[in-house]
Amino acid sequence: MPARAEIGITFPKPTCVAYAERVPNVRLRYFACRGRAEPIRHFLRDRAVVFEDAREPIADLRETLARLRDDPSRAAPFGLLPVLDWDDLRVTQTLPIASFVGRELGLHARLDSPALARLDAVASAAYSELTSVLPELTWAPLWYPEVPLERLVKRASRTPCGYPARFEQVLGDEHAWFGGAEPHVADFFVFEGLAAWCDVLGPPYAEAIARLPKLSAWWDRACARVVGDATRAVPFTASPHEADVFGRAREFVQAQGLTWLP
Ligand SMILES: N[C@@H](CCC(=O)N[C@@H](CS)C(=O)NCC(=O)O)C(=O)O
Repeated sequence: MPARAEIGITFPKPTCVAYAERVPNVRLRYFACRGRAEPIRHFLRDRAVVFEDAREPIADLRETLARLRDDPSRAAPFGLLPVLDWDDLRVTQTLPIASFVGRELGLHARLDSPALARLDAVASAAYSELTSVLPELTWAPLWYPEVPLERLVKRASRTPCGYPARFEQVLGDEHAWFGGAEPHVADFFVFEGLAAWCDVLGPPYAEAIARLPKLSAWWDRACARVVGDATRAVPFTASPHEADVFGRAREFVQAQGLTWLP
């Protein structure tokens, strides 16, 4: 058999060096609900990061909480979830985990300090004012059995009701993500916050989003982009009362309208 050169085959010189980037070992631990971790899950999936989506069962929350207490390594050092293990590093607290993941995936390198501060503020607003208030409602039958649920709905939803219009103001244009040309983790915090309140308050809240040109275009793109629990009827919180509370809230809003929606 002739040698390669003899039959006229030439091999081009390599123009670049191919190398494999080391893939980090990533585990995100949270409860088996959307809650605080879901925006981070969306973001990791969106960036095609392979990660262990460790979910603590919520069917018997007492037992799960006891296990977290008995085995501090699951939620150390603060005993709260979510926690992220990124190789040997443990990162805790939702918003710091979100920032860390953004940095590790190189998104921050493209943004200057003012842009990052603006994005941190968007994520924090959605997380603190929309997502983090949900347990006040879903656990209300246990925590405030004496308070009429309608009163709690009215009180807890005032701030979330103001947010579609506020997010509209900080979005660049109808083609933009909060992160600019591509979604940043802040986009997924806004998505989860608004999705939850659409579930709590029903059509009037969704219609408020639809009336805002930039936010509604963003919403349609975000709905198409998000995969996972948003399409699988996973609850937002660990409360067994969630479905009942949301149903009653929607009935109340349907009967009286969202009169406090700007
Ligand atoms: N400030 C924390 C709050 C985390 C938190 O409260 N997690 C709850 C679940 S949503 C938890 O782990 N609770 C367990 C417990 O209270 O023992 C964050 O933003 O991540």
